[in-house]
Amino acid sequence: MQGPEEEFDAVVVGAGFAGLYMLHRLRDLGFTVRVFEAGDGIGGTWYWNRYPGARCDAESLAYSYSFSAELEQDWEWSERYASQPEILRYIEHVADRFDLKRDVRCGTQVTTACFDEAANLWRVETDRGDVVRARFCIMATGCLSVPQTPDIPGLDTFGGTLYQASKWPHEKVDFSGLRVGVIGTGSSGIQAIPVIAQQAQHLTVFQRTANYSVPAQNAPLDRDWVTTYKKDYRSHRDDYRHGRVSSFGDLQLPDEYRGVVIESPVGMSAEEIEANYERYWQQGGARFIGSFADVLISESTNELAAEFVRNKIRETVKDQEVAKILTPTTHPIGTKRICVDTQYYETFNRPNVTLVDVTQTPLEEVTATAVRTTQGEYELDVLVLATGFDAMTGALLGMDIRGRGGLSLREKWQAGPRSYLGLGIAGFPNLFTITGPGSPSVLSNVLVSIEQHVDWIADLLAHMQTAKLDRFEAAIEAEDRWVDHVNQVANATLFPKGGSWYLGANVPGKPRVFMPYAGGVGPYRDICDRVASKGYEGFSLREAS
Ligand code: NA7
Repeated sequence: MQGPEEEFDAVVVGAGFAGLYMLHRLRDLGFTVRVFEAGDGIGGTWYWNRYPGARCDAESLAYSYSFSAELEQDWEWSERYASQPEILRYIEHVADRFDLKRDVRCGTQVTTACFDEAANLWRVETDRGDVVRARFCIMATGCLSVPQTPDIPGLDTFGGTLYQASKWPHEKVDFSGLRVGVIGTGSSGIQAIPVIAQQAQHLTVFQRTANYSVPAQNAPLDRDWVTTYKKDYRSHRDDYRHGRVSSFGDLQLPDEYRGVVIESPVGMSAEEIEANYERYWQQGGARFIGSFADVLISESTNELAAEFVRNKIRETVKDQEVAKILTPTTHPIGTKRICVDTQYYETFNRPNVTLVDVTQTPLEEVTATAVRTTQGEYELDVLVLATGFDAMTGALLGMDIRGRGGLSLREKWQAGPRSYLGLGIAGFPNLFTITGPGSPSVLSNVLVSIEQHVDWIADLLAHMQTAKLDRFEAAIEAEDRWVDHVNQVANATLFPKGGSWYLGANVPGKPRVFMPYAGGVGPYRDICDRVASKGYEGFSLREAS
């Protein structure tokens, strides 16, 4: 049933980190705003992904809003890498502190967004019958918000309990005494497996592609150290924003290593190279990929890093047959997102854990009581799917978005996403995508990228207010040039060899296009700032009549 039409200055889709900060900035501009959120609560990724062990892979003090100096001083993170419950508490705190919830409609999914060219308004409809018209439509729908369910015969006939990591129940799940199976060994599986193994009677892990994982070296944060760090918080934030240090955080590095980048191992002895990798391994986290600046560019450097991790796996896992299955050989390290774990490889030394290589012995079907591969049947009480997402485009293409002349985004992106700067799309005036395809997004600490996009959008909207402009749109030539540039940069790296969700390779039938911008947050920010300083070069702006 359709409700009465309401009109706002802007409609924002999604109330995760991006949507909430966008709302805050729009309020400052005096805009009226309606935010729609599919979840029954705010928080986006952190609302949905409640699986055991769910934790951020960027460091807490870096993976947090920087827009309020008071907020960042007041909030106390407890661990180096925050857990899902702590991050959700933080988001709730921010929403209450800035009184954001009153403009958010939760439990409401946007179904269509159509641009009415004559009225110069977006008309947005939801699954609950809302109809809203707004000058600006801002997609804050997240890069990893549409779960990918594998097409395994019989999955819907499973008689035990079936969980999806990214749609985890709110109540505590107790695995004690149960036979549990996990399909998927990406970041989610790698975080969940050690925790489930500690509880379950038996855990069977079904692995398709062995992944590289680096220890988080997570630990409680030392309060004195945090106090010292926070005295200089602004300059640390600036370092992340401009890519002077890894935006994932470099908080645990001794001062003499902060911002130090070794370009390449060429000219170093085997011992020096090993020592450098070991230093990054001991410091922990995704920053391992930055152990040399050319890890994602040079095949030989990449192979050295990969072999270092492979040796760690061989040293850690006692049964060498199991170690062999866990050892990644089919893709360069980092070309699928590097995983950050706590006791992942060690878990396979437990007597109650079995690893099944479903590349050698493919999954055939799920029955009422078991998972069956070509080699055997594994009786289970619980099956957990940690099988990933229709990343980056899934949420946008899940809606029917239509721009000028009824142009459908699904048609426009049939062969892969095309946008200018990952922010605007030719043919779709007054529509923004926060951390959209074509921007650094998932290759960065996404909060750094979210804030950069929101600030850039808010500045553009402020400019439009003062200059009395009522429409902006990416020019097709600028979009074409940007797409070419994104591809060129990706092709200069090893990323396209990864067969990853960055490329859409995990979704059958999805076009294989490398979606994020691999040029780094610093250079990307400079490009966006330059575009703005040249009067939003590459966008057409229309005077209000
Ligand atoms: P990922 O990284 O996409 O991992 C999904 C895993 O599921 C991966 O190991 C897949 O194997 C596996 N998978 C997917 N479909 C199947 C089927 N049909 N059979 C067997 N195995 C399958 O998703 P995550 O949720 O772990 O992480 C996503 C991001 O979320 C992460 O990077 C963080 O940023 C947060 P494959 O590698 O495709 O062979």
